[in-house]
Amino acid sequence: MVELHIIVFCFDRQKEALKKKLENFFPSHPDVKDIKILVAGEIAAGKSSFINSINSAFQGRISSRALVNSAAGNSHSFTQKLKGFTIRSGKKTLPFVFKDIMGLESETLAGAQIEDIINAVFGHVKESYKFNKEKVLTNEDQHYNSDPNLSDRSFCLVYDIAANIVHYIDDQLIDKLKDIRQKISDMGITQVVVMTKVDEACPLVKKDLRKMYTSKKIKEKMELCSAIIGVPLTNIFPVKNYHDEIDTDDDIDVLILKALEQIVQLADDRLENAESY
Ligand SMILES: Nc1nc2c(ncn2[C@@H]2O[C@H](COP(=O)(O)OP(=O)(O)O)[C@@H](O)[C@H]2O)c(=O)[nH]1
Ligand SMILES: [Mg+2]
Repeated sequence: MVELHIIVFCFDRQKEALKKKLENFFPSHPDVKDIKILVAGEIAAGKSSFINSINSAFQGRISSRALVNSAAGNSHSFTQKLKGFTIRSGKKTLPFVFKDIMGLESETLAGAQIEDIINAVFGHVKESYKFNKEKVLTNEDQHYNSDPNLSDRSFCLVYDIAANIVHYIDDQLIDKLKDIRQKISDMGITQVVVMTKVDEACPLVKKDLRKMYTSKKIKEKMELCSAIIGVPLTNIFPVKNYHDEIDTDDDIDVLILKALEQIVQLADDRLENAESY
């Protein structure tokens, strides 16, 4: 009993330490007020839920500002416009903004969409632009920002993949993801993978989220992700998003905050060196 109390206490302490660190974060560049992070991924990968889960972890209650697509078998992405979400802790707005982009559907993901994602990373796509799958945004369009400043640019691309579908990602999508990674890494921008829905991929983890790091199934999925997308294992973050919970939970929060801490750090490292690109 005593031991259990100690473990719970440590986990709680870890969460508070992570929260504090993130609450005190400040972008390392004086011209940048908040750091932008672009979130991409297939429909229903859990992009909106991830953004909401971050907010929930800070608020201590379930937050649902980014609309979650709950209809089963949905074929259309709910988020079709590029939309920025700030994260709040209490009354304080934290200096990072998550940009939720519409789903990448492997069968229809065409050159135009790849270009749009890359344009969005580099800050050329204005807020609220409604993506058109048929046509890439060009500099003639009023939604195209031809002269983005550092604040408009994203310094980390988060790609969400659901752990339970990692094995089914087709070659077409893999090629396109590699293409995106290549283009952004030429500009020094890191791509990370947030592997969502770990609860759906491993029954042990579903029961106890702390089994995450000893679960063979999760390790296998992370290794596969790393191999097919070419993102190092250290840049793959397994999480369980809030999806049907009524209250927040320390175990869920710690994983979400750990992923966020790494993402923010990677983005800020790039921002620091941004002028050399
Ligand atoms: N079991 C489980 N379901 C999740 C998780 N994350 C998201 N979901 C569910 O997956 C569906 C799609 O999520 P959504 O955030 O709308 O995906 P998006 O299209 O990528 O923005 C919703 O029904 C969510 O409740 C997770 O970590 N575990
Ligand atoms: Mg969404």
